Amino acid sequence: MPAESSTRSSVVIVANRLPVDQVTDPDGSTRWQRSPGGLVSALEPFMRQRSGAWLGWSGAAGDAPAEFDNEGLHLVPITLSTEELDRYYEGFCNASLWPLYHDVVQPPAFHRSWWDAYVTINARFAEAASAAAAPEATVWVHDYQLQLVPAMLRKSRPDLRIGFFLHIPFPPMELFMQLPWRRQIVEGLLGADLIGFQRPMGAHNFLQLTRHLLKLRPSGSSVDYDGRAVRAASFPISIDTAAFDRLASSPEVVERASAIRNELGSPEKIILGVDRLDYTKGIGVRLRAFEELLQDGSITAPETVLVQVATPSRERIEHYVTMREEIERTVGHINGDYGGIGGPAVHYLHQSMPKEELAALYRAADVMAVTPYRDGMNLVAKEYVAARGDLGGALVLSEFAGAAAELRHAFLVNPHDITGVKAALRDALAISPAAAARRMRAMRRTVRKYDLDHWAESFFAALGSEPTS
Ligand code: ADQ
Repeated sequence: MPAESSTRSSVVIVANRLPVDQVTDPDGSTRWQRSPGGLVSALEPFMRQRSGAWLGWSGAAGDAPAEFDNEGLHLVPITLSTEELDRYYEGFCNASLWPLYHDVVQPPAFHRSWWDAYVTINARFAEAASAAAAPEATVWVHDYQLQLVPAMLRKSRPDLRIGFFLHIPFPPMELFMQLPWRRQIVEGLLGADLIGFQRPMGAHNFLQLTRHLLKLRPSGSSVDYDGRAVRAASFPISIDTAAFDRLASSPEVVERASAIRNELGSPEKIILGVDRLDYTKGIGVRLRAFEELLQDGSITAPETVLVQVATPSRERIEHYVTMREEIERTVGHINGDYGGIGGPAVHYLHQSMPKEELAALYRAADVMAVTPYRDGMNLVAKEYVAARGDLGGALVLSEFAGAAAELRHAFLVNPHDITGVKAALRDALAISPAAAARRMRAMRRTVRKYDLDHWAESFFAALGSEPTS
């Protein structure tokens, strides 16, 4: 049994990142600040009721700071050295697993030294989780960075209830079989009692693999393994819809939305894209469709503009560097051909922005373009819908985003079909306010009902560990 942590918790979240960032104040002092939104707020009720702990990397390479408490949460930082970050995080996680799990949109690279680092780091997280968990505690492990943790943890702590949730797609068997360490990953996940996926297809793919690789006999949504029943099912993640709706309807945001319109030169129509700058997100698809619409005269600039906000991401990985160059070249191209002085056709922002500004952009956009080649869920699509309390705007959404299963009233597109994307953009730009409101109302019903709380509650309920009060 590993050394006990100073505090032992009955709910432990294990994720690659802690839900806090270290910030430096003007006087040079440092403090921890909660990362905005996301998982932590959804999990908060469960964590508070059960003196919860959260394990993850702090965001800085080198020796981790000691564990500490922050706003009622016990935080356990995990150490990652620069070399480990290179091999485990940028290497195996983001250059092997990420492309493999996203339909090999880019070819994955497999290196044994990356895999060895992945095993070492997963063992480090498992050991820390084992030390932090109280007897019979519930441990919820998150995402593709930590797929070996469930089995490692089960070995040292068979008393625990272990859940795992994969935020990205789980690929079909034909693709997964490329992975040299495919068996180890499947066995790693099978250490959990419940494995959650964004879509039923992910659960299906996983269960099929247990049959193919391990000769198990899955039945329904369960498979017996090692004398236990392991369940694989879908739990589509969502957002804090009510909070986002409130933010986007606040007078400040509504006012900012009209100021943005003015700053853009009061165009008739605004198309918006908001993504992490990632090759899975299909930013190039959108640019190409927009350019062709300008080319064939379906639209003109600056009457119609495209605003593309791209958050900097994984900037040390080669595929990301070349993709950024390509996108920026295309933006320059389009603006060179179709922009005017002081009036570009594409407004491109390579930056992160506060939620208020994002909400104002959503509110200002006539058409939101979400065109990933493959995406676990895509929260931007749900945020856009939550932001449109005015029932305005139209969503163009890739069929290959998890969100498409719920947002059936979007203009659904195949991002590989540029003609189809163009047609959807044209239709979305031309939709009447009444028809747009009908679609938006239906989508808003869905995101209000299936929000982030619903997601967290249904996962904990399925894991058999609802909070006691
Ligand atoms: P991501 O690939 O990061 O998440 P997504 O679900 O779209 O993708 O979430 C992005 C988040 O970042 C949104 O909340 C959005 O508001 C925010 N964001 C984007 N651009 C921003 C900017 N410029 N400034 C500030 N914020 C910005 C992974 C999976 C997804 C899955 C989520 C959650 O790839 O498929 O939906 O996890 O499980």
